[in-house]
Amino acid sequence: NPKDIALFPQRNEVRELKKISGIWKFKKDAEDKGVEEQWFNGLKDFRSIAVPGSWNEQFTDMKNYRDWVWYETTSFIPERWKDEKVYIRIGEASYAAKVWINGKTVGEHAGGHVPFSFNISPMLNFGAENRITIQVENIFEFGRMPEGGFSSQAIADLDYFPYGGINRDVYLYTVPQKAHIKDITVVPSFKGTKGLMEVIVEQEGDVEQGSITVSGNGHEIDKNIQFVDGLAKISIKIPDVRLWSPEDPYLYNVKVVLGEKEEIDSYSLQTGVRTVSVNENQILLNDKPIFLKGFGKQEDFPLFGRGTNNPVIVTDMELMDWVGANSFRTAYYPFDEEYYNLADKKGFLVIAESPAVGLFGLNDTAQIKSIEGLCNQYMEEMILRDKNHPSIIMWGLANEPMENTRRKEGDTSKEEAYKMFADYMQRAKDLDPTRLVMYLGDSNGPSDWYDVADVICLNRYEGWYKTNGRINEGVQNISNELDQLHTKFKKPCILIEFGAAALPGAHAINPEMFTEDYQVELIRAYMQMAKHKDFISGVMLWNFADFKTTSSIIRMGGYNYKGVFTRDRRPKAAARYLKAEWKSDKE
Ligand code: GCB
Repeated sequence: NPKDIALFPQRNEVRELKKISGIWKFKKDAEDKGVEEQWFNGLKDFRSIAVPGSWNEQFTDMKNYRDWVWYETTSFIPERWKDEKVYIRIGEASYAAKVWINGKTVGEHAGGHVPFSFNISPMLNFGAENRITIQVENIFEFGRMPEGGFSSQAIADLDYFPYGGINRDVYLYTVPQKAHIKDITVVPSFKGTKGLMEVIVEQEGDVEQGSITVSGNGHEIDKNIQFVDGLAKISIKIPDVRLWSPEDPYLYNVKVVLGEKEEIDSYSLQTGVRTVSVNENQILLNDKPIFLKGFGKQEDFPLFGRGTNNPVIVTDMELMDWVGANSFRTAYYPFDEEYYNLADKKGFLVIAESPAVGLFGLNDTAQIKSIEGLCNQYMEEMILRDKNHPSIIMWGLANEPMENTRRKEGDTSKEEAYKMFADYMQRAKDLDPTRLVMYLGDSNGPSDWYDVADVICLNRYEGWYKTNGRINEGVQNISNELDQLHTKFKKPCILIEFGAAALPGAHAINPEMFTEDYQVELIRAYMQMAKHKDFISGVMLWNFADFKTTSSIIRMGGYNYKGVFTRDRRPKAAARYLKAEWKSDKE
């Protein structure tokens, strides 16, 4: 059931939680013979791998490996878990995975960057060690998301490294047998000093009664809830509401209990009260204009690849504070939940993105059909998982949807592509009417699709790929384009990706491309231009840090050097330039 990923597992009076990440057994299966040879009954001749962590970084012979592998670990399951429903939750496995417990099939999942969860009670031995086996592959092919199969040489058709493996933590957890809370959606709003939370609770089971307690800012509000067909809805008024904002990222605690006299299940989450909206020129948070100063980020670091590592999450937000940034994008996929938890607490504004990157597939009818379902699935999983984070103000639903320029007369795929795309954007808005939606429009993509977005988000590399070496001419081009787009669509714009590669330590008297000086000059020119347009609601640099990508003649050593920090998080000259700009804005 996909809904099993809605709530991050937690430990309390009635729920148990055990993290089983660590060093696991691991084996390559390039010929895909493991299932036939029943490797799920115990791996032989294995090596060891860290979970979470990408295999590409951990093994010298697996840098570009994308085929099948096997993971195995064991975990003791106590006798007392017999009376509970036991689940396994895998934070993400790129790209597809199959799971066995004690040699018995549990289930499978396709799609990286999002968690998946299975009820494993029927396969467990209680009061004993249990064997957990996960088969993973990261094959890149047509009809997957992100899409593959467009170029035969590169190992990926996108500009980040397609790391494989179990890249996030794995948990075992329990929920009560009788009934449990499956999903909680909190929709906040306010009027003057009165806050409102519309809360929807979904349970698995048929308990009729429950309660909700909202506490914070010196108030505790208790309400009983009544379930009809497993659902309960209630509006909770919050007096003297303390709104969530970057200046005051205040969080309320929302506790849901199932059961009247006896506590059958309970779940607590933290969320904030804030609203997001737009007018013709601005993005508004709590009805006041905000300006996004920030970065596109990747989950990328030496040694773990895309594997979750909490010190990196903490350090990156610390560095973003240090330069005076207030926002970041999870380019181009949903990040580990800890990013959003910390952003909620620290007051960062987040554009949370789906894995629909490089939609080259909008070219013809067959391609549209092949990806439509996946676009929707991953968008829905992302919203399901992340909807209660006040830090997320906007969903990023696609990166660079492309048009087929070789269409013949009578080909209706252009209209079909637009329809698919518009339906997809609308579906996200229907699922979550409280946030904005956007996609990144490439200069080669369709320019008339912005009518389906709340904000016009441009990625432009004038002064770099185009008008290279001629920064002022390039910036003038974008300035003209922005004016035209704003006149046509009357929506706020974000310069959501721009930048120049800078090799750390490279300098020149006359700024030359690839020097730190050129990177500063280019960023300065874009930011100055943005200052003179009142419909620009943000500047987001590409990228926060240098990151690993696939080899090519424009990616020296396999890295994209557009970071303002190096891959190991040392500041380039551009970081100091931004600090001077953004910190002085604040003062
Ligand atoms: C882009 C892409 C991004 C690349 C960037 C670049 O337009 O959206 O994925 O990393 O350009 O650096 O080339």
